Amino acid sequence: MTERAAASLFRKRLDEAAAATESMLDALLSPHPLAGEVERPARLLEAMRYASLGGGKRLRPFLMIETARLFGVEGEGVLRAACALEMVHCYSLVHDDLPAMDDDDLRRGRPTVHKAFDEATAILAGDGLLTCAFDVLADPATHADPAVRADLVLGLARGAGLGGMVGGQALDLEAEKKTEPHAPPFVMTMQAMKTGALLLHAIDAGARIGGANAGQRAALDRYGRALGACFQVADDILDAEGDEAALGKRAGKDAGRNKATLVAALGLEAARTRRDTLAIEAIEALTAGDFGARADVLAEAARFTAARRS
Ligand code: GRG
Repeated sequence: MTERAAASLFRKRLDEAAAATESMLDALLSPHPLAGEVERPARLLEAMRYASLGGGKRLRPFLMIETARLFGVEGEGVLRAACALEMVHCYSLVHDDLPAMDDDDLRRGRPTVHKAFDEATAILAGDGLLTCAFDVLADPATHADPAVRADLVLGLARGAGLGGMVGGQALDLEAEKKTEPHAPPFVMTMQAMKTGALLLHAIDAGARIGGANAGQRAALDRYGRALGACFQVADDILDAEGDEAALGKRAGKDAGRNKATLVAALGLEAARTRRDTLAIEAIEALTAGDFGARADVLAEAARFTAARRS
């Protein structure tokens, strides 16, 4: 496949994954209580829907869906697991935007949840999405095999929790209070946790659902780690370049706050070189995994991650 054809297939598949994610999230966040629930309070549900519907690139669901597709697996199960991951991602954005954290007014081109509702509702909407994600994964509709469901729960918990995203966010906030410059290895570790861990889960879970063998999982693990690191350094660069209209959120907020970014730690040019090298590393990992042309869309996702403007 030519690079141009791969780019157009990538765009088509990303749009399809986004549409499927949107309609599954809509169904999962319905007003009807499930077995064991009493009722679903309307305002809280509205905030959870506001936080998760109608926006976002849906890159994480796309990555999980496409990784499972490498092994010929598609359908409702992987889509549910992808939505569970997107719920955790959306919760993290809601909490990250709170005044106690990044204090942002704009997200995905709209007022943040605590601005559109109120702070307490935003905290609870995040909590509700996080809990709902594990409900979705534990449900037999996600996978017939309880061992696969347990692996998915464990993988998401490890990626999202103390040693993953939440831990990375804590390191990021602590780093902001320091006055000395941040060493590149610290920034890379923090970013692998804060952002990389959930992106890696997308790939790992797709491989698990797809039934990848050990060699294939190792190659996809390398792809996922390089892609996650590439995504975050690209984010650092986009913030420094500061195109708020394209980003749909405040830009230029890292500079002057001693934020632990790779632009601050390495300089803009070196950060750009690292971003592009990581995209190449991700693509090489797919080549080593011997997936052939089936992996073209994932290779294109790495190019997109490095070149993205939002
Ligand atoms: C609050 C527990 C907790 C964690 C927050 C995700 C996160 C950790 C912070 C968000 C801050 C941020 C902008 C991080 C950079 C990477 C990132 C997650 C960007 C947003 O992801 P995209 O670009 O967003 O995939 P969309 O809107 O497309 O889904």
